[in-house]
Amino acid sequence: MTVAEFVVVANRLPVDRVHGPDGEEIWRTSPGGLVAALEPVMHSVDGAWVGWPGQADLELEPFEAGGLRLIPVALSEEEVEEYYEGFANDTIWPLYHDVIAPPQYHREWWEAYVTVNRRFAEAAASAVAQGGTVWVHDYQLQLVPEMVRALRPDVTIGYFHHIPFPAHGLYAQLPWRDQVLRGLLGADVIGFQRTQDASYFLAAVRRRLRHEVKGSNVTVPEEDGTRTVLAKAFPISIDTVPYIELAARPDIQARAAEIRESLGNPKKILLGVDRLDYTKGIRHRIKAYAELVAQGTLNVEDVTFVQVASPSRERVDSYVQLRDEIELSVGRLNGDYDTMGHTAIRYLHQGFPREEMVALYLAADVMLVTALRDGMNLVAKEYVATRRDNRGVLVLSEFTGAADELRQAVRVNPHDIEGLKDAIMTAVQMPSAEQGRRMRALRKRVLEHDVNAWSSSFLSALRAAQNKPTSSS
Ligand code: GDG
Repeated sequence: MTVAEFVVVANRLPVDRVHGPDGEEIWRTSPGGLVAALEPVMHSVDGAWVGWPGQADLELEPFEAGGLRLIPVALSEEEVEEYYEGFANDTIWPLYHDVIAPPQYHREWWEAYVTVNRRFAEAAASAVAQGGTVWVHDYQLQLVPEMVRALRPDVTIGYFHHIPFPAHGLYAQLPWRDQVLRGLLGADVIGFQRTQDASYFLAAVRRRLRHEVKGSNVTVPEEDGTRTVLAKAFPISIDTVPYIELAARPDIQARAAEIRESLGNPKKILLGVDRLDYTKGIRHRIKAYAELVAQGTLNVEDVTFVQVASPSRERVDSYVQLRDEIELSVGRLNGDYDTMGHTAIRYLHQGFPREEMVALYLAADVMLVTALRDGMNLVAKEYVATRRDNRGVLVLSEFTGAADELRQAVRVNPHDIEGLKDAIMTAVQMPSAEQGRRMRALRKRVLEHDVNAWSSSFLSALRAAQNKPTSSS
């Protein structure tokens, strides 16, 4: 196998296996932001992507799709359950999102996590050229940096953490807390979404491993000297171009008008778009809205709330339970307040093509992002990018990474239902001139700090790390 200068390692390959026009199986590139951000880099420096193809027990040779070199890592059905649904999504995910749901600690899940992380690390180590670069992504692969370094001390290693990193009081629950810190510290540069995440990580490193921490730098003792690791915030963003282009298309604008029409032409449309996940605060949002409708402050003839909750992690218990709770409250609200021509909440447990998402963003007067904890939240940035007329209001939880940057949004603490109701009313009643002032500032921020700015700044920190000599004692 030929080796690559630049290797991305992520849980999933950036492709989906779908059926072609004649029923044959083909690979379709998923239009995610990460692929868009890394595609130019991958093409310019001869890159490869290591990841799981998304189906259990699928053993595949490396292949090319959409001009990308892909290196599949196979997972058995049991590994999908223990490493992915178990340790990644039912231990780390809830723990790192402030235990909104109780994390499950199981020793077999941890063992599967170690085994699978090793498999990803071995695949990356054999794919990367001498002196090349490996960029590892996210919480499923926190041990990979240390494992790659052990196998390939010649390469530069970056790691980006897409979700929050918890405060030490919570992190300390993790039975394997020291191993995970050591795993991450195998990287030369560790990127987080927020300054707060980086500080929590650095505090955990200081308290648990007793390494010296100065500013954003950790001094890691090695057998033959020391190594410096940079840990700081590199807030991720979106590829703004497709959102701006789609929002300018007449057919998408016509579709937005059609959506309004089919909802009975309400005066205001409120919108929520999330994976169906307990971190996103969907229940809190529905509760606040339902109270406004019940008390007569909002009337369903005037206002409709559209909630897209795309299916996610459907085999994990806490997600099954969340879906039941949400669907019960949606059913109750609609049963009590719908009229023949108008609905209180149009709930869609479905995924949609990006064109339809943009039409929804254009149709929405108010975007509700009420996450209880969220690494960044790209939906907030997508909404802003599509608002070419500088109208529309973003209601944004202060517990999202996006809140650090999107200062002109209407900020909320989603746990405070009265505060959330006030924020919804502020947004619904906001005069057009104020919408314009706020949205112009929000768009400036998102358009200037897009995903290319994010990847360039991370990669230049990584290049700087590459040039720094390690000190020996
Ligand atoms: C993790 C972190 C961080 C959703 N439903 C549909 C659809 N989506 C798209 C959205 C958006 C993406 O999925 C979701 O991104 P978020 O950032 O909102 O949230 P997570 O999935 O939890 O992502 C998060 C992110 O990683 C990046 O670092 O911001 O904090 O949790 O792009 O538009 N897209 C389409 N149909 C849907 O039904 N086409």
